[in-house]
Amino acid sequence: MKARDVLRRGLSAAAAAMFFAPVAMTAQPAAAEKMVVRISTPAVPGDWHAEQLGVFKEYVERSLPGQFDVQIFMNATLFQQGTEPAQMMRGNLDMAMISAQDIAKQLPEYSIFTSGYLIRDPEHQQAVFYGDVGKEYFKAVSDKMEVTILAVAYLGTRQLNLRDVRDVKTPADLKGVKLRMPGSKDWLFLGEALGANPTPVAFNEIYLALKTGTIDGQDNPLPTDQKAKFYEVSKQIVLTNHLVDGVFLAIANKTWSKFNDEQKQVFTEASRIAAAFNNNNRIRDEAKLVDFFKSQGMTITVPDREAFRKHVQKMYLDSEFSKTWPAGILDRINAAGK
Ligand code: KDO
Repeated sequence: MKARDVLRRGLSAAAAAMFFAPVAMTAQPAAAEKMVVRISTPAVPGDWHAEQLGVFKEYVERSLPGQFDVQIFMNATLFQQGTEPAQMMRGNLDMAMISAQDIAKQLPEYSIFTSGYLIRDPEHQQAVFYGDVGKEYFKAVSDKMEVTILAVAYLGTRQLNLRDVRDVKTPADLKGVKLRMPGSKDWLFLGEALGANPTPVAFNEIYLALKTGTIDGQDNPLPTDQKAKFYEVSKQIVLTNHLVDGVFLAIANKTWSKFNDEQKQVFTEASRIAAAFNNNNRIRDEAKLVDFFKSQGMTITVPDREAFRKHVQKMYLDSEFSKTWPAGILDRINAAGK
């Protein structure tokens, strides 16, 4: 009998009260409790690294039936961008996609992974982070930040996106341009290295900042520019290719240490499968999105990339950042995958 039938038949108040009684009163055996795993991200629904979390959830819940309830919070509705590592350390959050810039805050010697024109392409990214350098890096992250990295996902190659059309050939042409960057010193330095005037704004506030003109531009990979609809409030994309970016799918050691071996294996597999889903879709989209942006009336230009590369690399090598990089790491990164 459905609840509405009970009401329609006009049962007595006492009978209705029994019908609607909480389950506990009927003394049914309690189902085994699922472990809730909460994931927080600033990513917008539809962007591939957000969608990969759905793939991850499905794989985990299907492989370990009844054991986990994976809950995904997008658009920074659970925690603000950049605060996820601290929340994981405090035991408030189970998983997140952390960036090299988040890690550099705690491990400045690894700020090398925040520098522009370092990683060459998605294959090089895989070779670096799934090779020896990555192993050392992930171990240091686990020791110091108490999070375990399960997979690296290609976020895309970052490009400049300007509110108004501008002739940009070299870094000098970005002088005075208020370029939005995420709010940390490593990100802001990248903006400076590009020749712009970096200004910190959280990801989820970019659309409005572009619309109202509080910033002149921002940088993100093309699939993100599309899915976050930045093309509606900006006029130009300058294809600088300045950062082959990635995010690390990570789990708090507090949560990880509660898992048995089978659960650990499934979570690792799920992360790798999810990242592969992201990578395939993102790489395919990057190859075709220039046409999409043109069809939206945007101006797409190619600057003197060599001038950008030289300028950015020199800025990093001459900076305070490079002084703390582990000896020989730059050569090892360059040699990876060759
Ligand atoms: C951004 O804020 O520009 C950025 O692209 C930085 C990345 O590290 C990552 O946090 C990403 O935003 C979000 O996942 C939103 O796509």
